[in-house]
Amino acid sequence: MSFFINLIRNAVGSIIVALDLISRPRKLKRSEEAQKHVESELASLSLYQFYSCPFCIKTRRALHRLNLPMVKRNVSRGSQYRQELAEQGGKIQAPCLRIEKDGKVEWMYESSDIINYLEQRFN
Ligand SMILES: N[C@@H](CCC(=O)N[C@@H](CS)C(=O)NCC(=O)O)C(=O)O
Repeated sequence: MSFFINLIRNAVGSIIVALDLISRPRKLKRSEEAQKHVESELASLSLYQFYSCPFCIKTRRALHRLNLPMVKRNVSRGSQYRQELAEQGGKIQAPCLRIEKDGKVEWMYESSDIINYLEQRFN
């Protein structure tokens, strides 16, 4: 039974990935200098995610729109980042934004909170 649920979930996920690829929003354009500054700030951020999870796709679309080439960590079963997310973030739920600031690490769950945070910081 769970085999069929996974099959359907993966099929739906792949369709959403394809729809996302053909309907990408326009990228925010910054001056070269401003983009360099943004990219230097991205060094302290990473997105823990599943490739075909709708909430992760929604978050990746926002990254694309805001022109934020952020490091992404796959948290599928067997991935080294899955355990890191569970142990340090507190639970396996994606997307999750890892934010490093002043030597401290914050783990932000919930796609809407992540998008709001990125929009406020980088728009
Ligand atoms: N309300 C959350 C929902 C996130 C969510 O349900 N993510 C699922 C994947 S689509 C998840 O991480 N499930 C845990 C698992 O698959 O182990 C959000 O908007 O980020």
